[in-house]
Amino acid sequence: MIAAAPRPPWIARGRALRLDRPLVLGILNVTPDSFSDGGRFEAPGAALRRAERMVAEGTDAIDIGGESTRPQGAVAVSAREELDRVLPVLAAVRARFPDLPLSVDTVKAEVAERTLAAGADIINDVSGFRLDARMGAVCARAGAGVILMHSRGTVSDMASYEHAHYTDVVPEVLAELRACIAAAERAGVARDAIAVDPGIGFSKRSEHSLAVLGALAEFAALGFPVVIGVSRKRLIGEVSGGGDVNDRVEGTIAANVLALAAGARVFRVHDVRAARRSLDAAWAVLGAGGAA
Ligand code: HH2
Repeated sequence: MIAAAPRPPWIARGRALRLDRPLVLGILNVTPDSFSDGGRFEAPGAALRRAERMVAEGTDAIDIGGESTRPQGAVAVSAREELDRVLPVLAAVRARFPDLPLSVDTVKAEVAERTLAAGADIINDVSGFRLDARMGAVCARAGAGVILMHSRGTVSDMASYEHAHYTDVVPEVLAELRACIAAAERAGVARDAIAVDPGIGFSKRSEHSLAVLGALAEFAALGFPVVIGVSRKRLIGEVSGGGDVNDRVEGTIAANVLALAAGARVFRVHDVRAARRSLDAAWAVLGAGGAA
């Protein structure tokens, strides 16, 4: 087990998100085509009920996404369409939960700008600021928290194996993430606003994702909070036998708990109750052993 150094909070728009225990980031996809929950929470009423349930189950923050990156046939949408999906849900969730940190999953500066103006705190960019040159400046100006996730390629192919070619995956992903961090800092994003994510399943075959999960301590050593998104992913199905996307909760728990022990602090999940309970239990055990 790898000892985890105490972590200062993650700062998003003046709000300090505590990382002295695992932070659960509940997923709210308002897309017709996301791989596990597509089409279920598109209408603002259904999305709000979903958000209420996640809060009741102990989520610390909610990540709202209006564009899918699903492995097979993700369709890139226009900024207008993404905003039409995200803004009503963001407004409803913000009105219901004025103090809940809200993140928006987008690669587009225009979507970031409009959703930050509407009350979002964090921009979760699965391209790590690669796909829109304005993204860094927009986030810096708003003082947004940012998640820089590793991926290669475009929205349409980043979750496929199109760009999954590595000689040595861990140092290559680390180097590409360092370049994302440098670009964000050059654009004026504060260091304490940045979190990093190795991008499980993005431009990575399962063996690549497993290698990255096995080397998470190296990602934590970058000095930024590490975000992990394994929830219900294909990799989990492959290694734990959950063929159906909605039947991968145990595998997700196992991977999250081990990621926590290796230094990850933020967990992007569909199944909030299971994540909250398992991560809190693991955290208590790690603390008792002096590792947390
Ligand atoms: N995974 C997905 C989307 N956004 N963001 C971060 N930071 N890390 C991740 O691992 C991550 C992410 C893909 O999952 P999901 O949102 O459930 O599906 P879809 O892309 O089909 O909407």
